[in-house]
Amino acid sequence: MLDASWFTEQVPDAGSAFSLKIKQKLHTEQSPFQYLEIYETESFGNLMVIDGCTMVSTRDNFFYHEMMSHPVLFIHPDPKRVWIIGGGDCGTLREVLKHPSVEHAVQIDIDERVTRLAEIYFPELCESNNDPRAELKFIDGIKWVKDAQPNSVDIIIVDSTDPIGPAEGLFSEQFYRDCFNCLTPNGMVVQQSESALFHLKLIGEMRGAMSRAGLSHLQTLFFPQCLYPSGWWSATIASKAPLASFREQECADKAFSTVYYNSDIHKAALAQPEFFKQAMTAESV
Ligand code: AG3
Repeated sequence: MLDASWFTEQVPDAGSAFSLKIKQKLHTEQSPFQYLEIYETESFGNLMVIDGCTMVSTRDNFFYHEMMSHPVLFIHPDPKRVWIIGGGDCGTLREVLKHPSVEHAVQIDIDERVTRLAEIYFPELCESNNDPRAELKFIDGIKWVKDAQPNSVDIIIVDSTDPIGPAEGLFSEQFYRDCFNCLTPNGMVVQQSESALFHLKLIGEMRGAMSRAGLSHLQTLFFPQCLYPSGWWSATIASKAPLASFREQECADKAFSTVYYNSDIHKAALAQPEFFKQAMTAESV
């Protein structure tokens, strides 16, 4: 039986839950936007929870952060300007800045408290925050993209919470239209797209909205993430132009280290499971 020494995220719709044994509660706070909790766990290091949903653990965040950044950065021919919408824990920013072609990476998270807590409890994720190419903004990412100049960014990484609460608008066709308008001709969006096992309908709707917004070249990639519902997560890349295959040799020769991602993982992650292909064909997306 679970007791008070466990943190559990339940997924009632799926009749499922994931728990971590807790050593101690380190911090809780209601920010102006969401309820933030930090725990020290028995075996996963520190854990950040937002509005009851697991976000980051010390032990397994590398899967998500590497797969949200390196596949799209190696597919783009020459990524120079990158925006991260959300991503306040700075883990995606750290991965993006490993790419030498990147000249400017802007992280735009509405909630400054997420970053301030990450600096304390996940300092390793924040180690590139003082890179001269990095810029941190604490404003509404939806408005930032809406107000941006055309042709001003190569890659937009949407590293958000689930599509409820502050992140809801990040899954809308209007948001993708605004992304389309500020992306360069080779521009791409990559967005965390939940679990293909639990949220297939949402992925289909999201791909449909991206496509209608002109980001019609789509590729969903899959990776393990035991912290998140079903333990199996996805990200969807949406591009204005047909998606080139990735810069495989440069990826194989990359001068930076990763824990999970490499050129074989890249190819494997882009393989489409049978049920997923069928569902997406049925939805025509
Ligand atoms: N963002 C994706 C979180 C989705 C998790 N959902 C859940 N636990 N129900 C994570 C932020 C990492 N930078």
